[in-house]
Amino acid sequence: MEINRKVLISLFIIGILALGIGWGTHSLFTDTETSSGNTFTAATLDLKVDGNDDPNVVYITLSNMKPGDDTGYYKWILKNVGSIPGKISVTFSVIVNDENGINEPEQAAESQPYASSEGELGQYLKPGIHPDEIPEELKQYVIIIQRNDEEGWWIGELTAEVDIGGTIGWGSKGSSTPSKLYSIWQAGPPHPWGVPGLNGLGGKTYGTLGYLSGDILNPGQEVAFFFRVKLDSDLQRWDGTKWLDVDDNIIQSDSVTFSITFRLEQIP
Ligand SMILES: [Ca+2]
Ligand SMILES: [Ca+2]
Ligand SMILES: [Ca+2]
Ligand SMILES: [Ca+2]
Repeated sequence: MEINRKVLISLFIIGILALGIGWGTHSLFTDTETSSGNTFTAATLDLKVDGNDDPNVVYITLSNMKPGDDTGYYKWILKNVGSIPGKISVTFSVIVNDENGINEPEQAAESQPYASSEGELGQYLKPGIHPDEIPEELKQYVIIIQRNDEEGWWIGELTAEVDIGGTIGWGSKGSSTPSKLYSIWQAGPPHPWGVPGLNGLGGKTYGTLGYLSGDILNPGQEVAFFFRVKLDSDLQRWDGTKWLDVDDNIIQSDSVTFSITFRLEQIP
């Protein structure tokens, strides 16, 4: 008797629940459409350097250089092969100088007060050119946008495909010279306002100097980065006001090693 009562109560409850569910089902209009074939794909941010995916880092060792040598332009084509725009930049690693031994002609130069213990090539490799040293016939193609004589640099625009000397810069894929360039002309031991020569680029990051608006590289877009250093035919150092002679033997057997990292960054 007790069991039957419980069963009846249970059935009653189930009945009410069923009724409730039934009401719910029948009292609301429902309409379901199935949208199929939807895919959500994450955007891609992918930089290729000279057509290669990896690494976006290039390593350079300069050795066996002599006064008057010029590396010519190094040129890398950077392409955004992703699906969203990115901000492009280039970073120089620390510049590692190596003495590579001191031979007999170098010995006397190394006793000069301006010698350093780690090799001097990076101090005298000039990534740029002084505005006054731009060849006269080419000056008409150069627009100087910014210039700082104390720190020894200028930023300029080239209106024609002309080679004015050592630079770091940006330009079009097909051009052999940059259109926008940053030029540092100082050479020698560190100054109160910074480190001259190639050493001065160590650890620095550069955008496109205004060549690309906001440094933005759009999907499918390509840009060329240029870099070049040279050794003057007569090594000199800058003491802040004037050039002083340097014994050219000071860079004998010296080498310099560094890397350049290209980076494409998502725009927030
Ligand atoms: Ca040496
Ligand atoms: Ca030395
Ligand atoms: Ca040396
Ligand atoms: Ca000299």
